[in-house]
Parts: sequence; structure tokens; C-alpha cells
Amino acid sequence: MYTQALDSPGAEPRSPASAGEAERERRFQERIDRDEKIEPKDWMPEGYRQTLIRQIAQHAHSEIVGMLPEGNWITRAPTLRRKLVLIAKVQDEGGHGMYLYSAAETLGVSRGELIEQLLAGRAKYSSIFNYPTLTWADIGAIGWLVDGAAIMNQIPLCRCSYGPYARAMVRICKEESFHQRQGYEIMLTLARGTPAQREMAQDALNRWWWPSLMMFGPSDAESVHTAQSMRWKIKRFSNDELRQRFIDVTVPQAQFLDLAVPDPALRWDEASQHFITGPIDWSEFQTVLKGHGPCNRERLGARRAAHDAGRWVREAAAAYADKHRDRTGGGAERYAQAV
Ligand code: BYC
Repeated sequence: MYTQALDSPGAEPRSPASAGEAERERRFQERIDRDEKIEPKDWMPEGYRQTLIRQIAQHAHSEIVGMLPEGNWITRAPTLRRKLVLIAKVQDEGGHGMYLYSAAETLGVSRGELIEQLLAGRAKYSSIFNYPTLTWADIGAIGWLVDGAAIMNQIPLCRCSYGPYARAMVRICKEESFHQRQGYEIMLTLARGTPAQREMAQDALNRWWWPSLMMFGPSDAESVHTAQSMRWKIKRFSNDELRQRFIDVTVPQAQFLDLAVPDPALRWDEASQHFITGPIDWSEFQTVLKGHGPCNRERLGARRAAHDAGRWVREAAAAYADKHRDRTGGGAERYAQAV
């Protein structure tokens, strides 16, 4: 879907060797400023390419690792309907990961390399997926808060300057929106249920609130990539701007559920028309990023085990591709590379 244009010659060479570089960068920035989409065969600064590979790969890994906390509850969903919906949601996340790896591949990196980086512990994925899902209410809280935060962050990515990433985000955001609603509906059911169910919903909100705010990344003052990414229109808003929007939308939703946001300092500020939270514990965020969150080891262990268990499938697909290469003119081979 995304790689089809890669073999055709671009308007300009990808890696300008000498002079002209500054001029090319100037023309590139003009295209960005005119809101033109950059496509895979177009010339782009190496920093732009690397920034996109980094962000898209981290995003893809997050979708794939993000299947684990919820997958944990598929066998224990309380009703058949809940089970069906949860299976569909987790399957969607897998699909998002695949689109995103494909989008990254248009930048000249293979999915195999990216997966190897993840399994070797050299790649980041969203901090949020290093927290455990202890009760069924956590599935509600993830849909409501984690997917809610994801939508807030990802809707602007539909206008990202890089075409394949922007286009992948359109469908992803539509599906995330369904995910958010299913989560909120679980929370609503629990919040209006028995005292024990309400308590479970409150406990899930208590544990997922702060990690959800951290999903948006470090504060603007600490964010190393935001300024350049905004100049390139990869990011359209800063981490703090999106975090604030999420807070403003989500606090009234918690009030509607009659659940308490676990922040004694939270207040409505009439002057700025925003909810103001207490300070975020960034040391917790850094601990999780360094690999010492509650579930970092478990998550990578599960991905490595799944990768090993799937080796025979990849080998069988490659053998099938070899056997049928001539007959299909390479079609089966492309299929095997894609699975
Ligand atoms: N977790 O300069 P900054 C989902 C890293 S999947 C871990 O602000 P940037 C879902 C950052 O990578 C949701 N690392 O960076 C799936 C950078 O490290 P490096 C995933 C984080 O890129 C399944 C460093 O901190 N969404 O929704 O300008 C089920 C400095 O940060 C985090 C995306 O990936 C974090 N939370 O901005 C349910 C969206 N935050 O690379 C739901 C796409 C920051 O220098 N990504 N870091 O070593 C983005 O929008 C941006 O990459 C970020 C960070 C806003 C996340």
C-alpha cells in the first residue's frame, strides 16, 4: 500500500552529496510551509527522515506492545459481548502496528530491523504499556483514558507533513474513537453498578490517570524534539498543549461518571478557562523509560516469546514464496515479506 512508489525515480535525488544541500533544505522547508505533503520518493533532509523513522517506529511498537495489557483480559471478559468487542479492539491495535511499520518502510528501513531493535530493548514504545491491568475496570480505563489520550495526540498527525504517516493515521483515528467509546461505556456501567463495581472503576482511574498524562511526553521545556518536529510539521502541537486539551476534555467526563480525579490540586481556572492539575511526577516517567516500570520486563519478554513462537510461520511463508516465485512473478514473495 505504501511502498508502491518507491522504485520510481524521484523529482530529486535522496542524498545530495555536495553544495546545493542548503538550497535543497530551503526548498524543502518552503514545501512544508505551503502545507504540501512530502512523499517517499521526494528529497528530504536526513534529519527529517530519521525523526520520522524514530517516531513512526515508536508508534508502531506502542500499538503492538499495547495489545498485551488488554489481551490479558480477553479470556476473562465478563460477557460474550464484552469479549467480542475486546478481541476486535486488540486486533485493531495489531492492524495499526502493521500500517505504521509499512509507513516506516517507505523511509528506507525494514520492518525486520525495527522489530529487532524493539526485541533487543533498543527502541522505545509508549510508557503507558508498562503498567499492569489488575481488574476488568482497567480495560474501561484504558479505552477511556489511554485511547482518549491517543486520539488527542493522533488527530493532528492526520495532518502530518509526511504523506504515508498522515494517511495511515486517518483510519487509525477512526478506530481509536470506537476504542475510546467502548472504554467509557465500560466505566459508565461500572460507575452506575454496585458499590464494589464503583470502587473498581475509581481504583482504575486512580492508577491510570497520571500515566495517561505522561503519554503526551515530557513537558515542553524538556522535550528535545518538539521544536524541530513542529517546524517540519510532523507535530502540529506541543506535548503540553495536547496534554492540556486532554485534561480539559477528560475531567468533565470523570465528573459525569461521578468519579474523583486523583489529584487534590486539580482546579478550574476561570482566567485561562482550563483545568489546572498538580505537578506530574516526572521521575516516575523517567524510571519507566529507563526500563524499570512495573511491567517493562514482562512486556518485552512476551514480545520475544511471541516472535520466537512465530518463527516457523515466517519460515513457512518464505519457503512458500521461494517455491512460487516464478509462477507468481514475485507476488508470493512480497506476501511472505509482508507477514
Ligand atoms: N513513552 O522530545 P520528545 C496507542 C520519548 S499507542 C515513551 O517530546 P517527541 C494505543 C521520546 O520518544 C500510543 N517514550 O519526543 C495502542 C523521546 O525519546 P528519543 C503511542 C516517550 O517524539 C494500543 C524522548 O522521550 N502514540 O495509543 O517529539 C492500545 C523525548 O520526548 C514518551 C504515539 O507514538 C512516552 N509517553 O514527542 C491502546 C504517537 N514520550 O526518541 C492505545 C506518535 C516521549 O529521543 N508519537 N518519549 O529516545 C508522538 O506524538 C511523539 O513521539 C510523542 C513524543 C508526543 C510521544
